[in-house]
This record gives sequence, structure tokens and C-alpha cells, in this order.
Amino acid sequence: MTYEKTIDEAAKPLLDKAKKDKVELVWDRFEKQGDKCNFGELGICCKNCNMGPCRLTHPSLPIHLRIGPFAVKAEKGVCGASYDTIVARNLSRAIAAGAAAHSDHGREIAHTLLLTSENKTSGYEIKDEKKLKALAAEFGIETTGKGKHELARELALAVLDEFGMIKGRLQFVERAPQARQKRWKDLEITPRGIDREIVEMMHRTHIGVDNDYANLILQGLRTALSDGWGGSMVATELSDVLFGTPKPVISRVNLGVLDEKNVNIVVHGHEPILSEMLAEAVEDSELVELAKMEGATGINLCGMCCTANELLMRRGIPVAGNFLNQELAIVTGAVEAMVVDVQCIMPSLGEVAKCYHTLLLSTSPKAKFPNTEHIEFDEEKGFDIAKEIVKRAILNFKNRNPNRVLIPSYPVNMMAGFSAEAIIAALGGSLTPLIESIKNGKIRGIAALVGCNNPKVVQDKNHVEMTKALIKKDILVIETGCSAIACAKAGLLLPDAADMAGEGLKSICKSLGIPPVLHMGSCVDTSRILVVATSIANELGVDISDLPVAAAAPEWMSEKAVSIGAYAVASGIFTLLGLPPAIMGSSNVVELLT
Ligand code: BF8
Repeated sequence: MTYEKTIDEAAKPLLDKAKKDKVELVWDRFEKQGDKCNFGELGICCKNCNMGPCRLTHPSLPIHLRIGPFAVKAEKGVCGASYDTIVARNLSRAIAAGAAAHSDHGREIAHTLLLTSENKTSGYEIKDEKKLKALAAEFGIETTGKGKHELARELALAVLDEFGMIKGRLQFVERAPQARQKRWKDLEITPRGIDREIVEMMHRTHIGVDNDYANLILQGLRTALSDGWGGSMVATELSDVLFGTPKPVISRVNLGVLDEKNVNIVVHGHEPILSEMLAEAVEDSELVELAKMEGATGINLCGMCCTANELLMRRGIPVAGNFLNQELAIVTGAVEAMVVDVQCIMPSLGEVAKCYHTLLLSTSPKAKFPNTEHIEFDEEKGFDIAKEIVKRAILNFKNRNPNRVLIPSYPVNMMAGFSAEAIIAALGGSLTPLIESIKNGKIRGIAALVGCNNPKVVQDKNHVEMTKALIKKDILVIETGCSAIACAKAGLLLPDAADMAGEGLKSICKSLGIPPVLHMGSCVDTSRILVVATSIANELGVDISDLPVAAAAPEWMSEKAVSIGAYAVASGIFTLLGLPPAIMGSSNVVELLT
């Protein structure tokens, strides 16, 4: 392969090892795809009914697709759908899929809270009672004289109600600045119910329903808002109630966190329901003893992708990597078990695991994978199932072939755990010092970097280069998801990284002992960024769009990132995408979105 694949130094030796071990990786499959489909890239291919698939001609298509025997001459789909309709429908469906992923995650957390309040779970407890009370009050629940389980039950039921549409608007919408709420109301895009917006989006994009591109995009924005101010915000807030609100923690990152002497378990995916129980199970004294009896020093749990972020933020558990590192973790030959739940898990992992001794375990009834053993997770027996998984990993230690192990030996240190509450605490109890620093020019603004890796670009390079350029210009950077992991690997999540910042930002970071790049959590925790932006706007009595706040997804690839981008725009945040979405086939849609 001729192109550079990654700037992650720990990943590079494993690319060579994969080649030697004859393991096909994401970059190999990317190359095999060859040139991308021109119609797909422009967003002018429609598969929404069986009169198609339809493709439209376009001036930017290569000549052989416009002239000659294979030319596509149609300027409308069979049903009459125009460029604008097809592009808007495709984009809106991507938003709906991304919003569904985040929101279903939120539903699972709410359901776990409900079961916990009814003493029907094993291993879970309510860790942040202060937040439980505050949220209950926000939902209009009488809190006096009620125990935590009673309150948790009422809150969980109220939140589960947000998925339908009995109230007619989401509770957290009221957190937004008044001017923003008015804008949504005027445009008739105030989200009414989490599931409702997603279902309506799917309905409208069925053949012969909504064919007006602007109307489709407006519903796309309402669907995205039901994610940012609904499903994702629910996931974050209730996870904090159950598992604790993050505070600053020190940890380590990159594939070097795998340990040659320990049983290595990598938990990969998104929902903390599973990973939190695994984190408890690896501390079980009988299991630690068993690991020693099997010849290991102990058990090393580490995370991959957003599950990693969840465990890191609340427990300081080390992070093995971000999206494009997942196959390479297995290529180390040192992973006894990789345990997955939902989202961003490559279906290739089973094939990769077959080349080594790694036990690949799926756990969600929603997500099964080829060449993977399924151990279904169930909150009602959460701790027992987690112990069973850890035991299986320990018993697999003897199957590791030391001659096939390669662990890069240099993990990077990092500081994470910056929830909105932790940022306020770091500032001494209020956002005023941050606002004053922006007013007096020491900090020139805030940039939120989010989203994925994508083999279309060199892994982590856009995230890291953009972050370095921003902090140098005295712009505070806040990050979530794979973006935060990318910058952590590059050493930017350390207080010492302030030396790379401009003088103003550097002086603030040094005085507070914080990095110039703040890790705010997993992808659903991008809702924390909305909370911070809203708090600043409300304190100043302005709209979010009046603030020097911008967002970017420099290496995005998932539909969840499309939903995040859309809710950032609809929330009034100037937003940049590092790679173009498939909208260039409609100049009207491009103009509307930009
Ligand atoms: O939800 S940043 S690759 S891991 S989609 Fe996935 Fe993208 Fe990573 Fe987390 Ni978010």
C-alpha cells in the first residue's frame, strides 16, 4: 500500500505485523473498494422503492457516465424525484439512523435505571444522588421525602415517556437559551418525542410522502435535535446517575496499554451497562486468584472506542485505541477476550480473531457478528454474566502464543473526566472565569472536536493537526469520541500540553492545572458540550449562535456523526466537516446547509 495510514506510533508496528500474519485490515479492504461510486458520493442514487434503484446524471460525473452506451441520462427518478428530493431524503435518513443509535442507547440506560430502582438488577447502584434529585426536579417530580429508589423509578418512567410524545416537547429543550427555543418554535422544529421524530423521518422519506427538500431537511434537523437534546442527553445524564458524574482522572492510552504479563480483556462498543459490570468483575478476588493460578500476574481491563471513553471518564480505565485501532488490538496476539456490545464494531473482527487465540464475545441481542460467540448480557444477572465472561478470558490465557505477541511498549499518559460539572469545579465553582477570559481575549473561543476515524484520511492526523492549530491560537478545545482518543494518543490531553498553546490559553491552563484540550466523554456525551455552551449563553443572556463557539468532525464516518453535525448546526454552532457528506448532487441542499 502506498499511502500513509496512521500517525499513531503504537499502531505502526502492528500494521507490519498484520501483513506478516496475513491478516486483512480495514485499510486493505478500503483499497479493494477502488474508486467510490460517483452517484453514491453525490447522493443522487435512490433505493427507497423497487422501481429503482434510480440514478441521476450530473455534470460532475465522469464522461463515460454522461456520454456513450453506459450513460445515465435521467434527470428524475422513476417516481419523478428530483436531485433535491433524493439528496435531502438520503441525508435525512442518515440523520435518523444516527439519532436512532444514540437514542436507543439512552433508552437502555433509562431501562437499567428503572430495573435498578425496582431492585431487579444485579451489581448496579445509584452513584450520583445529587444529580438524580436535580434531574427529578427538572422533570417536575416532587422530591421531598422520597428515597433514591422511589425517585429513580419516577425519573426513569418520566424519561422513558420522552421517547413517545405525550407531553409534545422534550424536557431538555427547556435547557436551551430562550432565543434558541424561539428559533426552533418559529421553524416548527422543536423536537416532540425521541422515537416520534425518527419514525416520522422514516415515514416522510418513504416513496411519495415528503418531496420538498427544505421540508425534509427541517425534519432532519428536528430529528437530530431529538438526539442531541433527547436521546444523547438522556444517555449522558442517566449514566451519570447510575455510574457517577465524571471528575478529572489520570490514565493511559494507545495499544501499549495491553500487558504482556496480564490477562488482557478489551471491551469495545458503547453502552456502559456492560462495561461497568466488567470493571467490577475484574476486581473480584476469586477471579484475580484464578488469573494467577493460570500463570498471569493479574487481569488488565482496557477499552476501545466509546466504551473506552465511558470507563475512562468514570474509572480512569486505560484506553487501547479509537475506531481504526480495533483490529490492531487483536493483532497484538495478547488479547484473551474482546467483548463487544453495539455500534462501531467492525464485522471483520471475527476473521481477525480466528488468526489468534482471542475470544470474541458479542453480548447484545441487537448485535451479533460472524465467527463470534454470543453470551447474552442481561442487567438482571449483570454481575454474574460479567464474571462468567472474565473467567472465560482467564481460561484462554494459556492459549496465548508468546512468539506471536507484539505489544508496543509506550503508552501515553492523559488527563480526562471533564464533565460540565468537572469543568465548572475546575474553574472554582462557576463559568465566570472562563467567560471573563474570553471577554479579555486570553481565550479567543471554544472549539468542540468530535467524531470518528475514516480510512479516507490518515488516522488521527486531522484531529491532531487541527487541535494543535486551535490551541496555538488560544482557542480552548473540548472533545468527545474518537477525536478525544486521537488527541490523547498525541499527548495533547496533559497539563504540559499547555506549552503548545498560545500565551493566553497557556496561562489559564497552567494556573488551573488542566490540559488545553478537555476530554468530555463518549459520542453521546457530546450533549455535555451543548450543556456547557448553553450555560455560557444563559449566563450572558444570549443565544448559542452569539458565542465564539465552533464544532468540527475532522474524520467523521458514521451516521451518528451526521446526526451530531445536524444538531450542532440546529443548536446554533458553526460546524465544519473534515470530509464532505453525500450532498453535492443538489446545489439547493448544499446552499441550505451551508
Ligand atoms: O460513537 S466517534 S467511530 S466509536 S461514531 Fe464510532 Fe465515530 Fe468513534 Fe463512538 Ni462516535
